Amino acid sequence: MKSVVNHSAPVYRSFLSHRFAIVVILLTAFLAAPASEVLLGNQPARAAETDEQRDARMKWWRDAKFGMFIHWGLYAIPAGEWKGRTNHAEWIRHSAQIPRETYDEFLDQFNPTEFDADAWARMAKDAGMKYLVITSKHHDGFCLWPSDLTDFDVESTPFKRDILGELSAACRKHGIKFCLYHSIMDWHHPDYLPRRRWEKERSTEGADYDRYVAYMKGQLKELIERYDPAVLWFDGEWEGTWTHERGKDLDDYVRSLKPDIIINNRVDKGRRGMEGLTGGDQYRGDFGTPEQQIPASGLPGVDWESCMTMNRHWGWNKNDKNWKSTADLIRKLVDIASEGGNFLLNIGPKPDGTFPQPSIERLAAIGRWMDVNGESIYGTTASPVGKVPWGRVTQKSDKLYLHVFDWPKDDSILLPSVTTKVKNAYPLAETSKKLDVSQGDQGVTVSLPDEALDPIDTVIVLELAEPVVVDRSIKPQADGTIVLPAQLATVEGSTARFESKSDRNCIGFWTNPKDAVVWEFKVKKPGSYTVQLAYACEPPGGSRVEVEAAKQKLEAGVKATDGWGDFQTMSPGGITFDQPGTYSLTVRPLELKGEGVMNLRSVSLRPGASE
Ligand code: FHN
Repeated sequence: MKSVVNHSAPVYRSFLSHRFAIVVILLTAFLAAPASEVLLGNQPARAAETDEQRDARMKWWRDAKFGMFIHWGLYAIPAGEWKGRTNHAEWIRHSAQIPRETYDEFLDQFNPTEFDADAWARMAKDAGMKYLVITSKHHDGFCLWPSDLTDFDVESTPFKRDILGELSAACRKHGIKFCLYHSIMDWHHPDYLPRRRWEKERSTEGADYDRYVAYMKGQLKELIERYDPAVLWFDGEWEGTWTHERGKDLDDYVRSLKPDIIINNRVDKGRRGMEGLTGGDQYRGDFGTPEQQIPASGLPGVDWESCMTMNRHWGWNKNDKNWKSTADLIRKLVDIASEGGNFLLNIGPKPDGTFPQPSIERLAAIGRWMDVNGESIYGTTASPVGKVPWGRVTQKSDKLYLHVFDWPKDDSILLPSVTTKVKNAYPLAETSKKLDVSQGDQGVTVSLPDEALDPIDTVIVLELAEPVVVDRSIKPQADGTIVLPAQLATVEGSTARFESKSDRNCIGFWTNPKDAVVWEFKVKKPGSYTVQLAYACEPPGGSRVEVEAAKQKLEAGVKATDGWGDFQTMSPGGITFDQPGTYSLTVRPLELKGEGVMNLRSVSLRPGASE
């Protein structure tokens, strides 16, 4: 029988039982130690890890690429609704300002009789997911396992069963890595500070944050020893009471319990907001955690995982019908993989323990695509040539996987800048169908079948004669014209970026007049060249830009076209190159009018003086 540790007062009341006695002994041990030890723990500092050791520890995770996120708890019961508002979810205790005693009443209603851990693990596996991260405890403090350290857990509900125990066993049975999300922030525990700003009646008297940290560490010890999670996905690290020192201490503590565990960057304080990457080597965490977004370009040498909802909520919201399409979800997975990241896709189970039907349908459809194309995702690394207008590229040893989202009208695609000899080319879904390729200065051109094999993403395999070599330098075309394409530009700035969709294939989002676009290219034949910009601009237009190369500057006004997708040409004049050699050309705004400078698809340098 569980000891009832009464959380209602700001400090623990004494219900002397064996378990509570354990808690008292544990806490006394912690409290008796000098503050520095209690606060920072006397765990050994994390032993230095070599790059080879880290690569070995991270290998399964890097190869996995795709995992399931699950947000489940008491908040599934109200299903996003409270007093007429319907936009709540896992934050409902706070967003609806529900007093703790009222929220605790959900304990008696939590009875997910349809919960089937084997079905959950099988759906993850069938979707092609290699790991599963479930909320052991979200911000509301409710624990999905029978903890010895609190009565605010599943054992105090009519359901009583050890959800994490059943799910971890099912994951092991189906070959899925079992992982845990754990919130540092805890709106229930009397020692957690700060209180919610609206909780005026909840006294903070006697609250002891160090004692809360000891409680959290005690629970993490339970979780690691009982369920052996492969990843600890911390969250709720943003409040002022959680510090860099505590983050380092917790990271060391968890690793002392399970040295090969993988821990995200939210254990510490280095995460840069929802962009999710870590802002400095001094911070802990094995991977960055972009949330509801994908980094604009690959991040060589950085481990990161984008987490996303399938609709607009993490926890179950019965009114949220905004489900992302299967095509969108598959293309997000491919986009993320093409930039070297992992995709953690969320499910918010219902209070009866079942997955929402739209989630089940999407998981199954993604699984069908992965059955055919998983080879182009698992174990791959980022595209060697960045984004391409017709889709994405992933690579694995001597193979490149060309993910064709937009089937070209002329039945061919150019893979720019790759100079390595192609031995073989074929659709991954039909390996016997050999495709013709031609190779030249601009890269590899692949002739495609008339019709796409998969409207969402047809994967073409290029088998290379040796590891891929990329030469992004821009060389003149046969007629001497030098074309500077958007996908080979370098953006100097924070907002402008390459938009790969085939109807754009341009530098877009150019809303910051400080952003500039630069190309480096070779001139073989000196002389005068006429400069031509291929651009689009939503009315009213009116910005002014400067084109600079070989110490010459041209100015041009940006006239509106019919819209951001209506590309026209303009010529600001000519530039003379006295010598053959390598030059750079910069397009920089002089004046921004309207929302954006322009969408710039390319700059061409045509031999011959400007008229
Ligand atoms: O506040 C949480 C939120 O409820 C959800 O768990 C997401 C998932 O990454 N993390 C926090 C918001 O960044």
